Amino acid sequence: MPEYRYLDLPNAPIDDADVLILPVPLEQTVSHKPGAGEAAYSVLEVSDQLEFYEEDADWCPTRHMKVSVLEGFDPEDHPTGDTYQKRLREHVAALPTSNLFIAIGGEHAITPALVRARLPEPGWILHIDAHADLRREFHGNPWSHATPIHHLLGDGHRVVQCGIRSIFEEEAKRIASDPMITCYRDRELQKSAIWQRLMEDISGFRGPGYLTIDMDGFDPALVPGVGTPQPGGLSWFQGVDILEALFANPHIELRGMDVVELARDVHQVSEMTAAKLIQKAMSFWGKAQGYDQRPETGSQIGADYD
Ligand SMILES: [Mn+2]
Repeated sequence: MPEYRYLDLPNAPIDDADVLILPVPLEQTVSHKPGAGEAAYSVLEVSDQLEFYEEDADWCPTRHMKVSVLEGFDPEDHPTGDTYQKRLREHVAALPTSNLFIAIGGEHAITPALVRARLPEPGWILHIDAHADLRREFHGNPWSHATPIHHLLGDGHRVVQCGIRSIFEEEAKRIASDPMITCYRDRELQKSAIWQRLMEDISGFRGPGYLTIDMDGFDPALVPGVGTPQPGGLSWFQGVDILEALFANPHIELRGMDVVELARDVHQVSEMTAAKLIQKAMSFWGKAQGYDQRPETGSQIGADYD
């Protein structure tokens, strides 16, 4: 297994890292287009095309922050179902916690284990997706890419979904009746009053929470490389605005995030969009934590670049 890097920067020692990136190349329950496993690494490969300077927050996050890409979680004995969930949860729960934790999937089925590891108590979940992911099981499997949000609701979290546009009938009933879910469909987010309501929901988050981004939440014209594409979706700028609103909320404690469900894209625009979205999250989170006021001892210091 080669060593992977983010922005082609040297990996900091794990205990020193301000940002931990864990590839989780799970590909077991894909129902349409394959490639979720490989995508965890191709996002890192294309990230060397990004500039260190992040234009929205106007700084170089990695001048002040240390990044470490961990070895991917891909056990040789290929556990499935409950065993996979338990092993992934234990693996992530053993990692240092005072950092921004970012998992790159892999299928969306990885999310319940990641949330259980980083957010064992009830909190808020911000969920970007085309699909509601509320099925109890899919093709007989309770740990499918179509079920993660069902598990999170079962753990007592409050879920705000956005970009949703593909819903199973039972899911629509649950969304209508369960006060722990707020679902913003992509089309209604085109109306400024509804968009404003989403922004207010996000600024109302308090305490610990988790961000899960299924890349099919975006317009497939922007992100064609996903396992189960759907027309419509969020624009790039809506996505950035959602991240900005989240990190502008001083009352949250983000325990972790994931970016999931990518598949191969011959143009690599999908991977690049994911790589840049991760950089935005790192940048906005870092500024919110005051890293821009800290010494310049980040990963890019001393690295050879021009
Ligand atoms: Mn989805």
